[in-house]
Amino acid sequence: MNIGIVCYPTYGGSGVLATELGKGLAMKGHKVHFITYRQPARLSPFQENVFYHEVSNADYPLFEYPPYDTALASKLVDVVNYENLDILHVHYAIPHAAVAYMAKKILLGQGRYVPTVTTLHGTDITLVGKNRAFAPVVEFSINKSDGVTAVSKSLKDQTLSYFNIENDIKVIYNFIDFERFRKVNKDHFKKAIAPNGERILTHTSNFRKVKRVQDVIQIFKKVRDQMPSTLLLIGDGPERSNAEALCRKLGLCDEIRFLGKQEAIEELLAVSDLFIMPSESESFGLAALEAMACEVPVISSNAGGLPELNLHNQTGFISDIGNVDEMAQNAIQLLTNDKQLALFQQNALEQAKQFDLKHILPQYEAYYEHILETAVYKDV
Ligand code: GMT
Repeated sequence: MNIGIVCYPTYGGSGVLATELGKGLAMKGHKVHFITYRQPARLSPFQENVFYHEVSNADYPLFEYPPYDTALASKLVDVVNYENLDILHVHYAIPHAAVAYMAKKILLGQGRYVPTVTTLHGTDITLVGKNRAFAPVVEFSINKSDGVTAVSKSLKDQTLSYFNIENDIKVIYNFIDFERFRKVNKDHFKKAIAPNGERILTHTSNFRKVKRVQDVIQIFKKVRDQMPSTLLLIGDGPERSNAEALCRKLGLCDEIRFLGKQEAIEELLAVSDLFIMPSESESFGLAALEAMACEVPVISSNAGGLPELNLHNQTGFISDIGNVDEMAQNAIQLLTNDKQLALFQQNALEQAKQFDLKHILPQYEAYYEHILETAVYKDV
């Protein structure tokens, strides 16, 4: 197949997933065209069957807000025609699903039908999407997509409850590439981070409010009061300075390391004992899956799709959002019981295997085939 992928090129979960999907499809011989405003973060400059089309926006004094949607729609029309794409797969509803609809309409006027698939990732529904400023367009463009997927059952249910959806929504979970994310021996590295055998707790996110990074620090404080430990905070974003201020207030600056955005996350996970994800909202929790693939148990909230991934009392523990006391208690229990920790590590790996790229990628391929067979005559 000749597939167009539209995504955000940043480190956010939707962009990461879209990029890994495209790379996986290209490895299987499909031609994959990424169409976005910057080379996606996880896309290397050259890979067979992968093409990158940059959307350049018009810079004109009249535009206080440069019209990215218009530039993207025009680019999609151009790439579909010139590269003869079979299908367009857009990730994150806003604005990509609406733009794909516009491109589809323009192409139809030119006598060309290209089916569109929209993947809902999370905040495009749970936070931004249901906001009145966007809701009518989100609902309309989901209904006008030829195919719609959501990354968890929870996200599907939330979408159906917030909007009036006429389309079927297929759940296709996030996935993990075990070629990259697996437990590797990094003892020398662990010694450098935790020279006295401290326990290593890790959190990865984009430091948005929804991730509740302050809860991570509060949990860590309680763990640290009970045992020597170190917290690795990976990523960057709007809440970072508040998080740093809290570390100073709690006198934990020497024990908490802000590592910023990191490429080799798997190496940091390889030395981690526990992963913390106390999110307010989380459609799936790709970062937790990455940890589990590296045999790291997860202490998480019960937000969104997290219970579909993190199995309570098996791969980690789940608590109500904001219940830092219980999360800390669970962390301490696990970190002081080597036998239970080893069992949870094994369970985390087994559960992660359910989301192996090798199982999930064929689900996308089969879905594209299905859409190509059924969507051609659908009225737009
Ligand atoms: O986590 C974020 O805020 C980034 C966000 C995105 O859309 O870029 O991630 C979402 O998509 C990921 C991939 O499908 C999911 O694993 C994350 O759970 C989801 N984040 C939220 O729902 C907050």
